[in-house]
Amino acid sequence: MSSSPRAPTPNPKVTPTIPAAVTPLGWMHTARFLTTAAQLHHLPALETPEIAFVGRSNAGKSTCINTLTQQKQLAFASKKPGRTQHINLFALGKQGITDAVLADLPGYGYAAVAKMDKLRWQQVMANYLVSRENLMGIVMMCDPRHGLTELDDILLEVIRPRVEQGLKFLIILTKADKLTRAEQAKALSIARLQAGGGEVKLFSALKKQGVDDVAQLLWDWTHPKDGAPAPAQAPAEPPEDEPEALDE
Ligand SMILES: Nc1nc2c(ncn2[C@@H]2O[C@H](COP(=O)(O)OP(=O)(O)OP(=O)(O)O)[C@@H](O)[C@H]2O)c(=O)[nH]1
Ligand SMILES: [Mg+2]
Repeated sequence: MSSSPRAPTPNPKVTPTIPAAVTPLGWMHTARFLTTAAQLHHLPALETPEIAFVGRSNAGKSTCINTLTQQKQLAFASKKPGRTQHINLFALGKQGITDAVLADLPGYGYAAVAKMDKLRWQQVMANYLVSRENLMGIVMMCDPRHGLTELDDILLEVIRPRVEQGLKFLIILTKADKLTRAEQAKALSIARLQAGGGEVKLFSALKKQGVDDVAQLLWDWTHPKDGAPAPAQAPAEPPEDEPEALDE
């Protein structure tokens, strides 16, 4: 079943204000749907810093966004892999003024998606990650029971040039409730090695584990302490060849 796109909201400043406390979690709760796009060129060009949630299908991206924002159905989540089929943007910010945008991306690696759809999506995603001008951070969601897979590694390669230029990067180990404490500690240390010094956090939507930590980090990314607005990162040069297919 495909996700039904919702009508774009052209001006985020006219969305109703949701009262919020002055905390990263309160800020998260201000999330509201902004727009949805099946193709990159349908996304509005924004100057607001944008953070993309990427990862294998069924890893828990949409659920994580719903948990962080405390809104049950902001992003489409489902037991059935391949639920998210568009790039969905959510605006964050108090008094209805958008100061950050979250992007929920379709997952990769779901075998039951038709080959042509897979290739089209991989292209859209690679182009998004390489060329989205206001993209300032990437959250990679990974189910620690599977670890970082070959597809995750390919994606890491695609974004490496931008990470080297300062793009923020976090690996979230999802569904931590399915692991014992010892397994969690082991998964964390393995992922830290694979992340090459990047941030890694355990997360459970079920147990609300890691919610404060992740909210704080995303707040820090988009609200630098020196008061300067978070720089929207310069996009990397577009790849000369077609990006390598994220396929199994
Ligand atoms: N136990 C547990 N289940 C979770 C957790 N997070 C997500 N899930 C479940 O995992 C399934 C997939 O979640 P989604 O959030 O739809 O995954 P997604 O990464 O957005 O998937 P795609 O849209 O297909 O890319 C759903 O059945 C969720 O309920 C978690 O922290 N713990
Ligand atoms: Mg999803």
